Amino acid sequence: MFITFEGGEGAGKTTQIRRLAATLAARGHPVLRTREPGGTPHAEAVRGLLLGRGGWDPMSETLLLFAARREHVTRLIGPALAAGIWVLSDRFADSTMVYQGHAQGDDRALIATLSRATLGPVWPSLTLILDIDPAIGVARAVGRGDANRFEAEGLAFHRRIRAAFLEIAAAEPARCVVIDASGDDEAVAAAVLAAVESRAA
Ligand code: Z5A
Repeated sequence: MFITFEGGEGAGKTTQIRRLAATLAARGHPVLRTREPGGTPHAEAVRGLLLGRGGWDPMSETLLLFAARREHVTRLIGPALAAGIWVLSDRFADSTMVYQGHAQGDDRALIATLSRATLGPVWPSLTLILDIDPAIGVARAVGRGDANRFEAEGLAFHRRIRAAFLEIAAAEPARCVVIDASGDDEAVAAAVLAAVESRAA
């Protein structure tokens, strides 16, 4: 399976992806854990450019994200899936639709077109949207002390992010499951595992 974790800042994506990877590995599944932007050396270099500084022309930013994603899909995700490895990605194309499309106001039709043109058949079979009140999520993320430029945005921005992820989930119920991420690690992990088991069955 190709499973993506999406959601706003501090929702617990990284924590939960690590837990799910450990659970799947313990059950004997070969698992690859990766992230976006990033996942390959070239894509990680693009990540450094994008998260390090703002001021990008919006379309340039979207094109860079898709260049990184194309690298990620062709060099890492696609070959792993072909080899029977479960791929868990911390963010994927929904993040571009949400952050660049909904929140920054970039052309959503263009983003959808770029997804189709650059990703080919590689598309998540399951997307877990970790949903949390942005005030709590941002406080968690900032509490780590390494806030990036998106985390530094105001609460109104993060509310738009949350609403946009929920809109995608409502539009694509066959692919997306919304997980209440406000509980403790154990509770969220149990909900994640239940969603995976129900879709993998
Ligand atoms: N971006 C974009 O604009 N367009 C795109 O196409 C893509 C990305 C792919 C990536 O940043 C940024 O890039 C992202 C969108 C943009 N914006 N931001 N910010 P990132 O990878 O550095 O950050 P992130 O993806 O938003 O994740 P995060 O802030 O690191 O949070 P998280 O992974 O969801 O949470 P976490 O690291 O697991 O946990 C955060 C803290 O909360 C940590 O101290 C945990 O110990 C704690 N935590 C976790 N779970 C819990 C629970 N259940 N209770 C209490 N505390 C918890």
